[in-house]
Amino acid sequence: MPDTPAPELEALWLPFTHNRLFKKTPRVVVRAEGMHYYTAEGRKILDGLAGLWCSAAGHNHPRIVAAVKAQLDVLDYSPPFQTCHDKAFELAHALTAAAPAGFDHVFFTNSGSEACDTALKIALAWHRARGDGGRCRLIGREKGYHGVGFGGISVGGLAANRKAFATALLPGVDHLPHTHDLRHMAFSRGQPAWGAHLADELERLVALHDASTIAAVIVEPMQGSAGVIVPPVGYLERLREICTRHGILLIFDEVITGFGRLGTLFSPERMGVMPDLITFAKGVTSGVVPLGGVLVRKGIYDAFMTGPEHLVEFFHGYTYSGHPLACAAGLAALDVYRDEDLFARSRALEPVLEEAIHALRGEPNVIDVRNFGLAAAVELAPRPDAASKRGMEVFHWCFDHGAMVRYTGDTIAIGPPLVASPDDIEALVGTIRQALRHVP
Ligand code: PXG
Repeated sequence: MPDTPAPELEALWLPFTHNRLFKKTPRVVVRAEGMHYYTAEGRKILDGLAGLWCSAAGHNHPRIVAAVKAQLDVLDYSPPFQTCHDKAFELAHALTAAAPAGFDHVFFTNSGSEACDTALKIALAWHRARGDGGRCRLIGREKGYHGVGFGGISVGGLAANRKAFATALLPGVDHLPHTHDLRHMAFSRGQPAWGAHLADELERLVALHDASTIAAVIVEPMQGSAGVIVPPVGYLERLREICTRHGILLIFDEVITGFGRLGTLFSPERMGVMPDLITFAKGVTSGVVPLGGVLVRKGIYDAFMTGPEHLVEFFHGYTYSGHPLACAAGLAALDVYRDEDLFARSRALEPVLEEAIHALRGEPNVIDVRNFGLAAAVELAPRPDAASKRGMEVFHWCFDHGAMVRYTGDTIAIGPPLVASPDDIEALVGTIRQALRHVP
């Protein structure tokens, strides 16, 4: 094991990574196909996280790859401001047709972070467009992850992502409490029975700030980055009810939960709670080309369409909003999800994953196991002297033994591609089991 970094690795500053340690023992992937990565040394690694929650159709899906290659032969790029290209219209139409009823317009971005900042800006500008510009406060949630833009980290609730930038966070932001409490919900299968009352904290924030100052509430229907924190039964329903009562927009950040992770395109189809805006990214192209966006419910777009027709209605957008390659990938991914019935497959795999992961209860250091949709987490007791080291070592052990998982602190998370087989899931969980037995 080399203890000095490989020189060719040095130039890269890796995101969300312990760079110095990583460069001493780099894990370099050079190829992927279906459920597997292949390392530079030719080792085969089972993908337990669908890339980073994005490669829902499996890696290098031939139809998505072919669509991107074909697009490249026709149109590489065209500006999204004041002109447009055919694939952007087609994808917008396909997404709004597939989305829950009433989501009739979509704004494209390149990432989940941009989607979240865009959604927050739409919410603020929408109230203003309707003559209610005093509504400029944004409410997020503890443990929430909404990307890394200044808007996203401001409403986000992961302390590590905020603390270095504390003085630069947006003003006028408050947070709901998170819903993760192992005293009441350890080893829950699916949605925990306890915790709906925590949504009532929104009433307290409304009483504190007054509804007339609050523009929007943003939450992930299921918190992903914080380690698969599943919404308590009735919790999202209460948030919706309180937002409606006070004229507050509700944004669901579905960057992880969208595109089949919960067995449906978006969470409302599964849980019946309808937000006003939906952010998405990741699975929209199955991770093949970066793309994100915001779907808005009927009336939101219309409120902007006032004033002289020759004036820009919303001063916002990106050079690569709806890039042709991304839209081609998105159209092909939607076809693959439909033709291979992958959301139904996700639903069929959910009980397989649930059984497998909950069988880890009783393994060393396991203090919680939880699951929802095709996502699950195993929470480990932190070492008294070194929080998150046990999680990191389990991650390394799994990688070295042929499986990619995710660790966040001492929580191990998995969310395999929707094309996984029951055997893949058994193999993945089996590797985690061995890791738990080997990592002290
Ligand atoms: N919202 C949510 C809910 C996300 O999960 C983003 C926004 C930002 O997306 P971009 O494309 O800007 O990265 C995400 C991203 C993890 C992990 O630890 C999850 C994400 C990113 C990095 C790590 O599970 N999700």
